[in-house]
Amino acid sequence: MKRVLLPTLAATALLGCSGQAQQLDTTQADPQSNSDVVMPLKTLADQINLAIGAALETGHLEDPQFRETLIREFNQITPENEMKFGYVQPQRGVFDFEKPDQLVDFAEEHDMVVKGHALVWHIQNPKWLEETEWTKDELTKVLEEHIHTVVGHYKGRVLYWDVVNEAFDDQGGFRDTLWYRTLGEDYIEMAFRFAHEADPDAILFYNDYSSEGMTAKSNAIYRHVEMLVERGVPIHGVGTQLHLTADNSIADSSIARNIERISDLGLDMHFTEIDVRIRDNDGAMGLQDQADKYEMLMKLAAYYPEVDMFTTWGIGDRYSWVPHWFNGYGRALMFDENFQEKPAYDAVQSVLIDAVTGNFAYEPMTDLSNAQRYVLPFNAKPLSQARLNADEVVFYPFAFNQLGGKDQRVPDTNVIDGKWAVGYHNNKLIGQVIRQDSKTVVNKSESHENDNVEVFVRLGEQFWQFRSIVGQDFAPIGFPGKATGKWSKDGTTFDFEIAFNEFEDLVGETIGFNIALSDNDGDTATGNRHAQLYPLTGTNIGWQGEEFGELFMNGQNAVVSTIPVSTPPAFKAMKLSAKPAGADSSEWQQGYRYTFAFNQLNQRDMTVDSQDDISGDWTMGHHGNWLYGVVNRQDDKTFTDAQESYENDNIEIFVQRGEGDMYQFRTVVGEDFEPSRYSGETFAQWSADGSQLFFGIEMSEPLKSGEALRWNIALSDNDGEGRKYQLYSVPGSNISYLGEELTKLIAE
Ligand code: 9MR
Repeated sequence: MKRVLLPTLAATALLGCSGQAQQLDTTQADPQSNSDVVMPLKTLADQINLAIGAALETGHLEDPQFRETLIREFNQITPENEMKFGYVQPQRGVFDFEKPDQLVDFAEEHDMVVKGHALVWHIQNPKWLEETEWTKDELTKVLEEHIHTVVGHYKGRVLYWDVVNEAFDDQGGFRDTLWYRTLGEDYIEMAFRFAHEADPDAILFYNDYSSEGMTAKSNAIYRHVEMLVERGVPIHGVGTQLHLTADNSIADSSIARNIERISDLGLDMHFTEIDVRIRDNDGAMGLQDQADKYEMLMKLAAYYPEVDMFTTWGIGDRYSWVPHWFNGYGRALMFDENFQEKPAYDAVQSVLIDAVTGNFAYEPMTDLSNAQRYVLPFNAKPLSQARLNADEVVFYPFAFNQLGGKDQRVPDTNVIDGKWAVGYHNNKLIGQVIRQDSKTVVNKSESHENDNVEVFVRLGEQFWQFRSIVGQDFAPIGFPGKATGKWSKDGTTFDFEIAFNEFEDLVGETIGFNIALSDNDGDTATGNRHAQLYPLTGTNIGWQGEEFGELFMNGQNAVVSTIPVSTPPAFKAMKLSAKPAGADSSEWQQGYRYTFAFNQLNQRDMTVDSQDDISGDWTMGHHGNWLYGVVNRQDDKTFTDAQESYENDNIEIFVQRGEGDMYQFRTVVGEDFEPSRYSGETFAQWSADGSQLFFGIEMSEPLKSGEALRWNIALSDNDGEGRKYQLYSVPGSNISYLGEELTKLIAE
């Protein structure tokens, strides 16, 4: 739900003095300079009912610069360490509140609200707690005594508490902690109940990191918190820490979706430990990326009334935890080492000014995973200018050769390779194709047999096909608008624009769409093209108006069409005459071969840098009660030493039949499928060199001809420095493991 901004008293009083109201509402007199200055963050944030805070230690208050900045800019504090278990109960039954008391006194003196942090955690616990073998009853008692004493001590003075901190691991399981090992998951519920008993007016939060957007962890938190709410457990909100990195892309749409689902439970969301670290050797660009992240977070906070606390993990870079923990990173806060304001501060301030003055036009982007489709629409984002800016769009691969019949694999990237992106500006689609070709052929009399790019657009019942031969503009067609295309001299980049006369702005439109890259190397028997590459599988009948995908013009206020405007073709599983002997069984030659092409780990560029890194294809078939498959995989380096199995080179298969559950099967290269709760039999057999996988999944009954499974398959690649690719055959945001964004596999 959107934050409704009520005019403040000051603004109301000044209404009518046109022009003046806005200015006076965001500035205040500065006694030092005797002139008006822009209001500090807290004064602005106050006007939209947002608390803006910082984490701190008592020692920091002795630094005059820290103290002054804190008092001037912030109205909320969180003790960074001094309320943690090890600090307040260093010996069993011996409580030391000296330092946190100082912080709470300070807060009261300066009209600041306090968030207590953190009652239950797995880090910074005292030795006596860590080193005892507790029984369930004893540890319950310890938990109860601790929470009752600490929350009781601050009853009426500390309004908010982080009751449980970081109880889930990154995969969405319960973190293996001393609490969990002895008490099981119930410790979470108990902690909230104890806190509520000690201070029924306290506002109680669950807090975690890597949980801001739609992740495995945030999903687990959501499910658990939903269960707590259903059981009437006194929990009032979820905090997401937001220890971010300046150059990582995290979409506001993903955070927005998470905020919305938490708020649908009737809970608030706090941004609890914000910092955005920059690589040491990143200069001005790093500061700008950082400012962009802070700006996005403040926009979300200003937009959603459920986000009523915005806390940074420190004030300035002088005392930040970041450089001590992340080698090569630092400068994560809004103020620098000397408490000077950074671009991030200005960005946050200007969002607040917009919000206070009624100039706040922001709406989060639409999360396409909401779309209930089996191939997501391609995401066209608004461009800030009428030209393509690579930072503002998503690049997609040309993934399937639709001239290949059943064999849809793309040729060797040394022969032809390409990617494409589309954005929009007002009523213009603005797109780009980047192409590397070993040989450019443009002398064929049949225009479509030349090296070219084709763009397919459908609006309602009408469709148009725009073709541009390499080096030439679009050929004229009866399109009621202007369409132009321009090639770079070397034929590697094609920039195009298609203006839609009947629209003023394309924002929010979902249109039928496809795009194709043709390659002729003059080496086929017929002299015709050997490849026409599309981002979707199909039979190359786009020119007949068929097999379109969708393009969604994402942007403010945009909502993707609830009914798909075009339905792209599904993937197919061949009917096998018998159980194949293995991956080499000749019958596979008759199957459909699909490429792994979309890197869902990179939401800005879903293409693979080079086929030499990783490439692969898959074929599915069915016989009797079994679903069989073959995967071919070429990888320059097989890595299977990561601790987390999903981080290893692996194949994941996602299958859901009818109304049944979705099952995920993972096979790390060289190994059988990992155990899962699936009741049927399965096998995964790898060739010795890891280049081929043959697998089978037993179904409870045979697949019927024409039956569609909800399906996905992914190829992960890690070369030893973290997973770089998880390649699927469709675009998406890598949440198939949640049963979302599944595509379709049809049994022949
Ligand atoms: O910033 C805190 C740092 O000073 C401590 O050494 C560290 C101990 O693990 O905890 C830091 O704060 C953490 C917070 O309590 C919970 N979320 C993650 C924070 C950063 O590690």
